[in-house]
Amino acid sequence: MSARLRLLTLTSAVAALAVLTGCEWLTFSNEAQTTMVPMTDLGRSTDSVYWLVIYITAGIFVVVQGMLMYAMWRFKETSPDDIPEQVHGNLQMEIGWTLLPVIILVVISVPTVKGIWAAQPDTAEMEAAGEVVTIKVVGKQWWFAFQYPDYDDIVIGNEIHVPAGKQVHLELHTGDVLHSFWIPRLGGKRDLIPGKVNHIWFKADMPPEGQDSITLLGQCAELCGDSHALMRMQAVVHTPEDFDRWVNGYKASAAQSSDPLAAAGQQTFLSAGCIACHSTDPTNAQAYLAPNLSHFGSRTHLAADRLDNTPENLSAWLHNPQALKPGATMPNLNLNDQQVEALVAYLHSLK
Ligand code: HEC
Ligand SMILES: [Cu+2]
Repeated sequence: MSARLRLLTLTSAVAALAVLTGCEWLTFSNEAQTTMVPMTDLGRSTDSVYWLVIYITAGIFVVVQGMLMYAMWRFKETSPDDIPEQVHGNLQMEIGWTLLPVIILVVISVPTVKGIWAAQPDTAEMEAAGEVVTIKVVGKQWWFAFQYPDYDDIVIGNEIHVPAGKQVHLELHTGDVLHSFWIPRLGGKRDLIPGKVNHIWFKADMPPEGQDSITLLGQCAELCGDSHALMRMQAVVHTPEDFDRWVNGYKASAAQSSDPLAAAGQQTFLSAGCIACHSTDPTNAQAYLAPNLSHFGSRTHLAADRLDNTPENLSAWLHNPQALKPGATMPNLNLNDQQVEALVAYLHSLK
């Protein structure tokens, strides 16, 4: 490759990357997993430190590059014997380049430390007054469970629902190995550590004008085994009224379907052993063995956001979970087509 061609390739690659990353941010896609469009007080406090550091470093870049260019032009070598002025041990310069970084770091440390304190508010009083929505998060290989102690202990898999404008407190647990909970637009990536409880506090902004809720994406951010990359989740931020509506709808068990195929599926669900791990009671966490399926028919995704929750995908999952998610801890129960068809009808009737 000629030097010119190489340069052209490199510049177009950089330009393409800039356009691609820039576009996702600019289109402000709800689904973008970006920290650049924060939707909580926590997200904004981190974001403001981020931008402060970007502005300072951009300024340093411009000044240093400018001085370098100027020096290269102004002090161009004229004869091979030229030796530049020697400044070794210059006290003023030594003090200057020690003090300047100290000042910059102090400037950055002020909002950083403030942000760290703000991220761990003392909510004991609010909690006592019932003003905090606590949600227990449990990471498992390779899915998430969310339980709501303030709301009859309802539990849901892979889809966390939070009210906007209220103090939310996430209690982070793991059921097996180290995971990391991260919904970029809600702010704060935090590890789920065996034997320790971690916390995240935030207050989410209202969904966009005219919407009752907004759905964000998140995922496990700590390599946790075979299907780590397929351990994703959705977060739904509701207006307070819509959150209450969701809670009340979820608390009630799904209505019995009159479809005979769904009824057959319910029998299969009991006889094929599904019930040993999965519960269809919205308040039964069943020791977090498997995602709660009480309203599975209303869920848009399947197996920790691995697939859309369509009949075809669900059928493929029930036939062979490991084919879709390497190492999936749900066993392949060698179900026949009839059993799977009935199960799909049953599970999708649970709305
Ligand atoms: C040994 C425990 C176990 C048994 C038995 C079991 N599952 Fe699962 N199931 C799991 C686990 C664990 C997951 C989560 C897997 C993942 O996403 O990595 C899961 C996921 C699912 C999901 C997707 C849930 C979601 O939130 O997206 C469905 C649907 C499902 N199982 C249905 C069934 C049915 C129907 C049966 C019976 C034929 C069954 N399971 C038997 C453990 C089990
Ligand atoms: Cu994980």
